Amino acid sequence: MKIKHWAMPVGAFLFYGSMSAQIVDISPSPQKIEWGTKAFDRPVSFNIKGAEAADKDAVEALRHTFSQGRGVKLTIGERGDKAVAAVADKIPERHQGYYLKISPKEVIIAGNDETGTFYGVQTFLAAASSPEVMSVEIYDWPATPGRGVVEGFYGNAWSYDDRVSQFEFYGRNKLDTYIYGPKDDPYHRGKWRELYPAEEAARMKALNDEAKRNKVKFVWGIHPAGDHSWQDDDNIATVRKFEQMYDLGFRNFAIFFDDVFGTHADGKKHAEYMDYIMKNFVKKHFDVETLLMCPSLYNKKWEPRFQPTYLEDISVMDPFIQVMWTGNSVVDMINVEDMDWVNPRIGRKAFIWLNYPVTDYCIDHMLLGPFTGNDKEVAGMVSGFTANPMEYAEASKISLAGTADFLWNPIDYNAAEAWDKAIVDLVPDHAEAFRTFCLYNIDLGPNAHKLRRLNESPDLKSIIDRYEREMTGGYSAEGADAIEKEFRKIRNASAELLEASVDNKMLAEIRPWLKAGELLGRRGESAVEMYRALTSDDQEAFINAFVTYDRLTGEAAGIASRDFEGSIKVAYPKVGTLYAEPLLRRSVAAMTDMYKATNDYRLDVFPKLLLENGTYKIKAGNLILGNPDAGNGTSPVMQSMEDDVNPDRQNWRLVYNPEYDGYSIVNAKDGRYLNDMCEFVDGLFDPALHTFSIKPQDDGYVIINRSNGYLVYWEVKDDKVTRIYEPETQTVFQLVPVK
Ligand code: 14T
Repeated sequence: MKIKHWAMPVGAFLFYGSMSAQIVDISPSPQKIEWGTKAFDRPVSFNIKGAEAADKDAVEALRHTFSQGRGVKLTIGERGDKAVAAVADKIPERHQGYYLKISPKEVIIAGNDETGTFYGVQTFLAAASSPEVMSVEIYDWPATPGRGVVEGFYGNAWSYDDRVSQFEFYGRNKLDTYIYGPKDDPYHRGKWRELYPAEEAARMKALNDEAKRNKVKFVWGIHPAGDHSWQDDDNIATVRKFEQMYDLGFRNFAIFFDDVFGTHADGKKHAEYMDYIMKNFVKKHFDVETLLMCPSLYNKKWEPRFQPTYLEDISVMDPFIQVMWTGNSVVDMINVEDMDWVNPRIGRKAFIWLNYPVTDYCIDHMLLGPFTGNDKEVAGMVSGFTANPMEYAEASKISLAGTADFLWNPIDYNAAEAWDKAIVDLVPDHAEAFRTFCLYNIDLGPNAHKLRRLNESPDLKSIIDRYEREMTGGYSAEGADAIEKEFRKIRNASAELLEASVDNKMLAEIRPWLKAGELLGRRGESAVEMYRALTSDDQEAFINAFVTYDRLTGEAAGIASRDFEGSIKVAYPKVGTLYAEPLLRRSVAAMTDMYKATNDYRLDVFPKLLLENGTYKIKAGNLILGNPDAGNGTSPVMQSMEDDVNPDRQNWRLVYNPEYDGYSIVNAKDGRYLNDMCEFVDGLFDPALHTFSIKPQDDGYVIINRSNGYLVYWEVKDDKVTRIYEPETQTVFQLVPVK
């Protein structure tokens, strides 16, 4: 029998029937679990047997909570130990498996191996966390071989304390792998050849020891691919660095070749290099446990970009070497077909690098939604499965708790339940508020990798769906109340969490988003006030509400997250971007238009568009942007002559879109839109991707786009406009209105 009650905190209890039985949630969900009736009141100590022979980390974890004493007997050990010989045939014969029994007269924790015993203790600690401990019998083991995290993002690397806290969390959630590969850590990538200085080395060693205590395999990764010479000296430099890590106690290693191209991305060279490392490092030691490689071609979509033989070239590597894979594209959930495609090509089971909840390509967003979208059958088709998280270490745990549960027991995995559990487990004192806040931080917004999550703020969405149409048509008092209630909810939740963030590490980390959440709520309330005032023709109230809305919007726009020193510079926290934010922009624009059409009281408070909607010529010096092959051609060209015959080919309609706070640029001749690369939009027009912010300069305007999550600028090069990533050489355009 398996009873779950999700609205209750982990460690809290459920009363059912007349029994005051207390069944607790155990996460990840055990494979087989049978609850009985009450065993005993939670004691402070147990009469512990077998501790001398049992795994010492398991015993230590147990002793951290319960001391040695009289009372209930607790036997601990792993297969082969005398203490647990009597239950040997009950221990699942599975890697990291364990058998746990709690009865009124005794507790038995019996691992199939050391890690199994440790995991048995973790389950026991959860089961024994309520005042009354229930009888239970559990047979448990993981469905996926290597489960964990790859710290592989661009941006601020995690701190020492972040990582220590992660390892404790991994131990508790039965994640056994941590791969070290922060792109902006100099000793990983930039200065990969350099040995860690003594102080840094000591910290790395301490981290590895901390990982071991939690039964986490710390895989130390190096990223030499950007400038490896493929000569002996660089091979030797790699081994020298690995030897340093080996001496510090590391036994698991990785080499990354991702995000390099051309001669750096040569599969044959990579395979030779890996085999060199096998021969000159791995085989020189008898106890190196892991050698992982992340290929340059790490997802199916990129196949055409590389030598056609890349995967074949690396498939000949020593079978000991594990190969990483992100799926069908860079950011993709993993399906059975993905594994069927890659495994035969690399001649082994791929090791998954899941790019979720990483946000280095959509850094304005906080990803706090449920962990979903991977096929449950994948567990048996991989050699490991690690998730690349956000640089916000604590906040990443919401998603990672789901990852852990999914990978341990995909058959019983329920994303919504796992998510609820994680929220309660991680923010027990403010679970309700945090849940509300999480609901507004799920979607990624339009992004280069096209992953979206459309399950954001479901309550607000259903209200919008229900009322918005009637509200623009006429007044709906219920609609206004319902929307106001939702905005008040996110405002109050954010405010509560902001206050709690003073002494809560996770909440402190996401403080800029909490501020954005609070402002979103307050802006929503002001928008509803505007709506009521407009309907009751109260001009003064309308103006006051608008001024408040406008000030709060300005405040929200000024929020920036902690500074980045790495390759990603700054984040402007965004909350509720899927439904709440567009609703506000849309409705406030519509309401101010309605107000302006019928009132003349204090029109001065409305900000003027810097550039009025209209038709313009777009010029740079004596060149003029034209569309000579109207209807054909992929992009406009800079022309030196005015087109007198077909002037519309050089005329562009600029239309401001309040929802996305940007202008679309449309050719007057054929009605085609421009995209971030100054090409005509091919396929669906996406206002978020294909609108521009046009900023005035002394001598004209610059045209900026945020389509890839990064700011991109336009520069005239020869007769084309190209997209650049640094503003220095961007072109200042003259926008000349066409009468
Ligand atoms: F190694 C890979 F599996 C991988 O995913 N590499 C990077 C990773 O470090 C990064 O966190 C992730 C998400 O942005 O994507 C990879 O980096 C990219 C991918 C791109 F398509 C960097 C630039 C890209 F254009």
